[in-house]
Amino acid sequence: MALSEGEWGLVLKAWGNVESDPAGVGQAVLLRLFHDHKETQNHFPKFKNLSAAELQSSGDVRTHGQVVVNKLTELLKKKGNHADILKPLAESHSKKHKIPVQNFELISEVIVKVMSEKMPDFGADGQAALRKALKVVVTDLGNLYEC
Ligand code: HE5
Repeated sequence: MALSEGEWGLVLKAWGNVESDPAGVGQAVLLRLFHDHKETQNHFPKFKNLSAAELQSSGDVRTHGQVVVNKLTELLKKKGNHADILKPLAESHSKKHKIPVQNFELISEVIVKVMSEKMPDFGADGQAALRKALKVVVTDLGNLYEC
């Protein structure tokens, strides 16, 4: 389950592309999440009543996308030693935002999809390593979850 140093290297190399445009990638990820998994939109009081066109032009979607991506940047850089950051994230998402943990699996898949479309050198090995890294994050988050 744990990643090798080589796998973390692949993850952080690919993620470098995300870090150079966190708002753009974050926006693309949320828009794709709402498009592919419509029900996830209902978890966001600010977004649930927006049409597809309104979502696309919403500065709030872009800003929140950036917040999500920046948190993932912080988490991935911990290379698995992320308990300190993961605890408040699990707490807010389970108790305050009431997000089922499966939503994190959905957003993980969407992140890999969006990155493979945007980044020509994000090859099969990088994709597999990122999937594995996100799975570690989501599994550990699930273990901290209270529903
Ligand atoms: O929890 C916070 O800080 C610890 C508040 C800001 C925040 C939210 C809010 C952060 C840092 C994250 N999310 C990060 C994050 C990383 C993963 C991949 N999120 Zn988050 N979220 C917030 C995810 C995944 C994820 C999936 C889903 C369906 N998240 C959500 C939903 C969600 C909601 C509803 C909120 C509340 C903020 C808001 O309404 O924004 C407009």
